[in-house]
Order: sequence, then C-alpha cells, then structure tokens
Amino acid sequence: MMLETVLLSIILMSDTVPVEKARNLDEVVIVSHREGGKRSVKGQVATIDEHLQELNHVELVRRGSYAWEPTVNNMQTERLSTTIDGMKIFYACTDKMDPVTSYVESGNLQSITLNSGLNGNPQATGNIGGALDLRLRKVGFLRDDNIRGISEWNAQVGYETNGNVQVYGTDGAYSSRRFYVNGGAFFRHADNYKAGGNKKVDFSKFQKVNAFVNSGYQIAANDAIEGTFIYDRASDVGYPALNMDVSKAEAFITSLAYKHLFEDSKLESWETKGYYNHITHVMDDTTRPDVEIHMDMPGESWTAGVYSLLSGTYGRHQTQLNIDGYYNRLFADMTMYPGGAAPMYMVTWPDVGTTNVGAALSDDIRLGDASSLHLSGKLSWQHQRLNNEEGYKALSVFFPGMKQTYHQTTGRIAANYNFSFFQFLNCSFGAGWGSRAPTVTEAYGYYLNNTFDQYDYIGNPRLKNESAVEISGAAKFSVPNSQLSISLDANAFFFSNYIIGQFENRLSAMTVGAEGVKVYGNIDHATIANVSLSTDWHPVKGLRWDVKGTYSLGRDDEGDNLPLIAPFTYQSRLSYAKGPLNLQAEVKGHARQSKFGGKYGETGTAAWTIVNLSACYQLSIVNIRAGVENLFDKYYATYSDWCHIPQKGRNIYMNLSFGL
Ligand SMILES: [Cu+2]
Repeated sequence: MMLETVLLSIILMSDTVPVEKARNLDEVVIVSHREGGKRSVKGQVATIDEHLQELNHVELVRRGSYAWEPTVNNMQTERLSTTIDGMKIFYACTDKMDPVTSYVESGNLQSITLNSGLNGNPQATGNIGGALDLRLRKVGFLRDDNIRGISEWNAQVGYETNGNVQVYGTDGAYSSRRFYVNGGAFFRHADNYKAGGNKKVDFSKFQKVNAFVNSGYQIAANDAIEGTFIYDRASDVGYPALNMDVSKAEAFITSLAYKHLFEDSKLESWETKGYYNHITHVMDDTTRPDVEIHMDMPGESWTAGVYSLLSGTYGRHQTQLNIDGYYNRLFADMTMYPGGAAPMYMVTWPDVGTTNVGAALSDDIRLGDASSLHLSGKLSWQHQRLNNEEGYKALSVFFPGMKQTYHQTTGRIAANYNFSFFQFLNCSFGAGWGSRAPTVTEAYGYYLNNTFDQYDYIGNPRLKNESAVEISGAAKFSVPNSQLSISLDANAFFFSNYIIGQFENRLSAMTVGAEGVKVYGNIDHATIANVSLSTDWHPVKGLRWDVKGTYSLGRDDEGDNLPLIAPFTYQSRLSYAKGPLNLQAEVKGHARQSKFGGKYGETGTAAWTIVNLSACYQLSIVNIRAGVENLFDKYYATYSDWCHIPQKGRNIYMNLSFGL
C-alpha cells in the first residue's frame, strides 16, 4: 500500500495529453499503477499486437504469429503514421514482415495512443487512416521532498500451451528528485502453433529478445534531459503465409531530449528531441523444403531526426506548435541462386534517401462549459534521391527519362467540434483533408512479390500524391437513471488519386509461380467508410456487459470492392469484478467476408465465432492472470489472415507478475 501511495507521487514531466474520447483519440494502457483505461486481459505480458487489438478502429493483418500489421479504419501501413514517442521509424522489409510495432516490446511502453483519421499527433505525416504513437515508459522524477529516492522492481513470467509460448521479463526503476532511470529485459519464445482441430501450422515459431533503458537528469529546476535506448532482436521468425522466414530482425532505437517547463507564463513546456534508429532485416528460405530457387533478401532502414514541440495555454486556447525533420535511408536487394546457373542480383529498394521537414499546429479551444473545438494542421516538404545507380537504371528501363531526385509537398488539416447536452449526450463532428506521398515501395520498388495476389509489383516514380477528405461523427447517449450507455461512431474517407497496384500485361513475372506483374498507379477516386455501434451496461456494482458491432465498406472508382476491408465484426464481453478478483467472458466473431476485392486477388472467408475466458487475481505482490482463448478449438481464418492462414486453436495461458 505504501508503495502505491509513493508511486502516485511521481509525476511525469508533462508529455501526456489527457485522453478525450470525443476527439477520436483512443488509448490502450500497458503499464500503469493507475486504475482505469483499456488494457489487455493478459496484462503486461501480452504482445504489442494483443494490446493493439484493444483499440477502436484497429484490425491486424497476420502473416504468421509474430509482427502483425495494424490497420486503422481499414487502411494499412502506407496510409498510417506510427511513431515511438514522436520518433519516426521505418520498416526494412519489402514484404512488410516487420511493421515498426514489431521493434518494441510491451515492457518498453506505458501506453499506445491512436488518433483516428486525419487529426494526427504533431509528429505524424501521411496519416490519412490514423496515427499510432507508442508512448515509452518513463518512471519520471520524484516530486516528494520527504523522500530521497525510491526504487521498484518487477518481474513477469508467462506460459501458453498452444505453441509452448514462454515469456520472461524483468524491469526496475529508480527515481529521485534530480535523476531517474528505468530499464528492463524481455525474452519471448514460441514454437509452431496449432490451429483448431489440432492442425499444426508449420513455420509459425519465433523468438525475441529486447532490452531498454530510459533515464532523465534534472539540470535545473525546470530543465531536464532525457535519454532512451532500445535494443530489439527477433530471430527464427516463421511466416506461414509467405515463401520466406526471417533469420534476424534487429533494431537499435536511441533518443536524447531536452525539456524545459515554463513558470508564470502562457507557455507550458518546450521539448526538443534528437533521435536515431537503425533496422536490419534478413529473410531466409533455407529452412523451407522444395525451394526451387534460393534467395537472399536483406533490407536496411536508417532514420535520424529531430522535433521541437512547444505547448502553451492562453485563455480558452491550448496550443501546440511542432517543427520536425528527419532523414531516412531504405535499401534492399535480392540475390537468387538458380541451381547450376550464375546467381542473379537485383536492387529492390534503390537506397532511397528521404529528407522530410514539417511544421504542425494544433489548438484546443474551449467554447463554453459544454463545447469545444479542436483544430490541427501540418505542412510537410519532402525530397527523395535514389542513391543506388544500379537500382535507378533498372527502374529507368520501365520509366524512360525518370529523374534521380523527387520532391513532394503534403499536408493535412482537420477540425473537430464537440458538445455535450447535460449528462445525457456527448457528440462530436469532424472534417478534414490530407495527403500523403507514395511510399518507397509504391514509387521505386522493383519486382516485389506479393503472396496475397501472387503478383510481382513494380513501383511507379510518376505517381501523384494521394489525398482524402474525411468526415466523421460520434455520439454517446447515456440513458437517464440507468447505468446504460449507447455509442455510435462513423467516418468516411473520400480519396482522390488512390494508390493501388494495376495490371501490366506487357511485363512478365520474375518470381517462380507468380501470375504476372502489377505496377502501382493512381485511380481517380475511392471510398472507405466505417460505422460502429456499441453499448455498455453496468446493471449492478462489479458487473459489466458491453457489446460492439462494426460495419465497413471500401469501393474503388468502378464501384468494385477494395481488398482487406473488414466484414461485419462483433464482440460481446461480460465481466465481473469483486475485490482482487476479475472474471471475463468474451464472444467475438466476423460475418462471412462476401464483399471481398475479387478484382484485386482477394478471396472470401467464412463466418466464425470464438469464445474466450479470462481471470485475474491480485494476491499481495503477485498478479495472477489465466485464461482460455478459442475455448471450443474452432478452426478459422479471418479476412485479414494473409493467404487464409488459420488462427490459433484452443490456447490456455497463465501469467504471473511480481512487483516490489
Ligand atoms: Cu522480409
């Protein structure tokens, strides 16, 4: 008890924005001594992917049991921004095996926030679908004069029967008035898992190690420096949906920040952070049987950047100004070893150097007791150069006269109006416009095989920027004199110059077994819309029942379905809490995927429903979590399981967390 009161007195130097639901902001809590907030039933031991699943608007594309790719509002990586504490980081795999969320570990993070749609966090660029920010776990300075310093220590052990998953983690923290440091180390190991009906899924194992340190030093009463170091390495990662596995995916993530707090001023805080990260990704097909042509496919990503964020409050306004810049280099190549013949070499990402600078402004305006307006905007300028001559020349064959350098200007602007009517109704309406530059794959990729539709993809340096208009609305109605609330949330994105792969019949595929070649192109327009309805009911103290259903739609310029748009999804949870005990039963599922993008190589999936049970018990310093996932051992695949690889069958888990 003493420990918790002390911990509550630690105040983080203000860098977290309070979560306001009405502003399209959602958050999942990973580590916190506070009560409340969304969190995974598996607690801190859950993977980042399992934590992401808790967020509204988020689905996950699975190519194996590791490194799932989050989608927000049915948009994938290229239409999202993902930052780590505001830092830019770019994945290094031409086959999207390593979304950047795979380079951190749950123990590194305090929370994950999601800004749905165009209203991104200040560092976000190109975020049409949404912006995820992975907030690092910093213990912060002690603000209690009566104590010299406090320390804490935690350990976690987790086991899951399906795939023999083992998780071991430990972390510690020390905090005083002038100095803090917290760090930890984590290890995860998983063997191949079994789908429903005891069917083994080959090439689905993985192993991961991670270590991190965050620390801060107060150099003056209102000035502090903070540093971060994360090392993350996944090895022997299987991808049952792809033709290759990964022998190594490694990241170094570092940052150094200077923070100043203002006193007696309209300005509140000023933070300037410099950062550097490096990712190495090595694919491997040597463990696969019957490979016709062995391939080596490494990829690398380097990013160095800086941002400076100034926050202030004056009168009714709460304003943030952010200036940022980064330089990213992406290089990938491929060597094929046809038996008996000389190896073939090609550059698949031609060492593209991207320099991007941007300025963002946001303002929260309190209009009265019951209403507020949020405005945000960002303008970014980008320069790209293809530094690899061989890659540049190879692509020039398809695009004669193409340049070696490109410039793009992108921007976004969004407004959101909130109002509440007594205690009963809380509403928000939003509108925005934003654009994004093509990704390196879309603009300069070279013969990238996509197992989703079995086509080889070639980038198009002549692509125009894609843009979209977003309209959103949300309403929460609390039924008077009852503990029942009903929420409706809807958004629609109207795209111009939507970027997608288009058939190119004049070219033939390079990959063995590929159907043909597609080149990225702009289609005139496309639409994606999502609507969800949820209810939340607390009939008696400790008991809670919530139900949620979401329907989405995606259409291209000819009225045909876009690929990877979720079918009707639903989820119902019944939970009961009494003292240190928490019980939960969950039913979730998807309707049949009948509106699949047949034109884009997508096929349908059957409807499915699964049942999950979980329990959590706090026994003095030990937190025990146990549960069953997929209780009835259903064999199923979701619409977003790449090439319909099946999900896990019945899985029993047990996690222990100790805290001192
Ligand atoms: Cu890869």
